[in-house]
Amino acid sequence: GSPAIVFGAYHLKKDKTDNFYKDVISGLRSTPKRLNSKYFYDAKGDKIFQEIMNCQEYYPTRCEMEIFSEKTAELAEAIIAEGDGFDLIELGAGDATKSLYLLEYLLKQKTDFTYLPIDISGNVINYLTDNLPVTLPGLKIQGLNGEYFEMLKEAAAMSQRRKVVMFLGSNIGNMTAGDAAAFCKTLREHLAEGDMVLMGFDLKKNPKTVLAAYNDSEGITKRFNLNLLERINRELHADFHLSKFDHYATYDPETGACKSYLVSLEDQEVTIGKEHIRFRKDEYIYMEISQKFTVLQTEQIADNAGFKAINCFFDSKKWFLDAIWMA
Ligand code: AVI
Repeated sequence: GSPAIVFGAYHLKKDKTDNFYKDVISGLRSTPKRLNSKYFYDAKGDKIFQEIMNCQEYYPTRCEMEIFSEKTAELAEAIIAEGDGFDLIELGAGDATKSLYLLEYLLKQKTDFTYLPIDISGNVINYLTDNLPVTLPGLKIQGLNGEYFEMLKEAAAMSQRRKVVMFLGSNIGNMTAGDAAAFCKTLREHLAEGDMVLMGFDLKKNPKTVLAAYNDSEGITKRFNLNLLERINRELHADFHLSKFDHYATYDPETGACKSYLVSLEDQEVTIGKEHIRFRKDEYIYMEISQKFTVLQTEQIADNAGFKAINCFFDSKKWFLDAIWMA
């Protein structure tokens, strides 16, 4: 069913608005033009992403949900190490729907752990710290609102216990290969020997299945992409006409790269604050990559970053992988 959670509007601090402005201008001044999909997630973007996760064609959420609901015990056993207490950290926790299965199971087993969700959205953290202890009585939870690695440092300063870090949903696929490698290296540097990572990867599969997930028939993904232009209009005083852009998605089965673009339907000029950006007809903005992986590639990513890939959990179709890595 559809998660009933709607996150309230959140307000960017001044310095964050500056970064947003700089990133947007430099991206649109580049050739080819690009925008960073990390900016998709304002309050409205969060809601549209919820719609995507519930739509027919978007399979990754359902696949990973199946892993967490059907293989809860196996997952839990893989991350529990003889009797020691640990910190279960989740990067980009969102509404934690998948993790709930694991948290509930760990509580039932009387496992000694603290759940530390990390999210850039204060509303997400408030929601989780208000509601999870009600849903799961006895849960020890410490929410951390901020950037992933800054908050990881804070978590490490708070306790010396073993750490298990979850990064689900194939969020790593929204980074370029280089950024993903660097991200995993930095993650490894923030962990100690014996710590673990539980990482979600969307796997290569029939190209039509992948493409359909990013080109849904209801046009939800199109709205998701156009919402970033709307956000730029609102927050950076721009005048994008959304009807003058169309959404285009591609999937290359060789590289596993699924990419989203917005295509200008006419010659036009857009004003953003004091800047003027020209678009030629058919010129595109590269919006997002959603990389698909082979199991071997995920093992190579682990290896390069200094992790040992120790366990694989698949859904019944083998469309999605939750991998367990040991630092
Ligand atoms: C959050 N991320 C893993 C999603 C994905 O599948 O790349 C974002 C998304 N973009 C379009 N649809 C969903």
